[in-house]
Amino acid sequence: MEFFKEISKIKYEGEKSNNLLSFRHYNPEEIILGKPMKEHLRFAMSYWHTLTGGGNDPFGDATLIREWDSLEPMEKVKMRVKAGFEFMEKLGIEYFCFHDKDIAPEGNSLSEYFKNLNEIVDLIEAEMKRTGIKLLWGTSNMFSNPRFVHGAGTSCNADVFAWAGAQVKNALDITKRLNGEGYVFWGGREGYDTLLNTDMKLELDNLGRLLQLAVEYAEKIGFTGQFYIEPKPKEPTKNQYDFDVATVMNFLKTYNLEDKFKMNIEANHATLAGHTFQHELRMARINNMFGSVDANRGDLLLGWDTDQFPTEIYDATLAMYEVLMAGGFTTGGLNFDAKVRRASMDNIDLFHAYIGGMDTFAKGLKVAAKLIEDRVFEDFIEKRYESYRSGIGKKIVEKKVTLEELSEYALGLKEIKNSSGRQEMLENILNNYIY
Ligand code: XUL
Ligand code: CO
Repeated sequence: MEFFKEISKIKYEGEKSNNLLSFRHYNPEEIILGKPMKEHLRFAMSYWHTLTGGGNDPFGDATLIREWDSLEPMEKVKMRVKAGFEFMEKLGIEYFCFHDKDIAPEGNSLSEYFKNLNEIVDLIEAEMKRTGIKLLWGTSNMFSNPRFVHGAGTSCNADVFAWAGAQVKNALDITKRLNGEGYVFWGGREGYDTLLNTDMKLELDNLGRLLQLAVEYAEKIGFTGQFYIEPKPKEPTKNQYDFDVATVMNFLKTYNLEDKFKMNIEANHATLAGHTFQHELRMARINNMFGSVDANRGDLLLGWDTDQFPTEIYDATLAMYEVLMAGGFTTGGLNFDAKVRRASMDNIDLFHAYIGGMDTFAKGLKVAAKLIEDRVFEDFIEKRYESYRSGIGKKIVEKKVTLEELSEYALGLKEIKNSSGRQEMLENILNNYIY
């Protein structure tokens, strides 16, 4: 059975094409810096936004009604699997990501949930075999069900912590079974709304304990995929404990987990934290914590996580610049944690959305590769800091000075001469490379 009958395989047709159902930049086999574009980008479909989400918002019900929505729960989720793999095949997307809850109904008990999950995982496994599509990462949804009202690992209720442990165990089993290359913790409701009722220390310690347990269990079952934490500063709680990359690094160090995790960085989460997407990627890169990316964008005028498809070349270019400078993706990839607007209710809108996102990042990759090849920023930056490669600067870097020596040196200076940071010139150069 074919779901997206009106759409055939999306092909690369180049920049001159007028066909809106083609790629203008994403040419999967084109070699960029010695490797095919598709290996640089490792695009993934987010199961939840693409197949499960209905466009509900606080003011209205689902508007994105799909063919499977009228079916009984288990039939519905099976049809979603088929549709999802057809969708990925048509777009040439080779990876997907999912939460346990995206793929199967929870039923009336935990054991029924696990049974449902197993049945669907059988089907997913068969589709993976048929198509060669792989699992980028799995995760567990520990935020939607009302039992997680106070959090999962950070809940004040130990029974909820235990339930979360059971879900993580099962999701790790599934991820291993499907050869997932990674496992993500996004701390859904791991945060607080008011400190008036919150034991912050216990909550953070417990969150650390849950992650330690996950790492121990992964070792026990031989799951060798990469663990990630996905920082986010707010929403749904006022303060999410995984605020941003810097906060998460500190958290990981406190609980001796820094060698076990990398970051899954989401564009819209970065901006909610008051950072640019590039800042978060840079912070992860320079600390050897870069892992994977959730590609999307927010809306400057809206202060919440709108999860829109990324269409801004500027941001995508600077993001791909960081990815390339980090040495590229290894286990990670570019997951479109993005959804069509609730008024974009046709199946074809899903294709336009992904084509736009994939083309934006493909173009960003090409520009970033050229910038790096030409050492546009590297040469400028190297020159800008040259005072640290000789004389007093070299001594500072090599930790060979005392404050007394610095004082003696400074007292001997006649004047301090600074040179321009040339921001406007560099911004112009960046534009010249993009356009
Ligand atoms: C929520 C979010 C999640 C994670 C996975 O803002 O980004 O979808 O990516 O749980
Ligand atoms: Co995300």
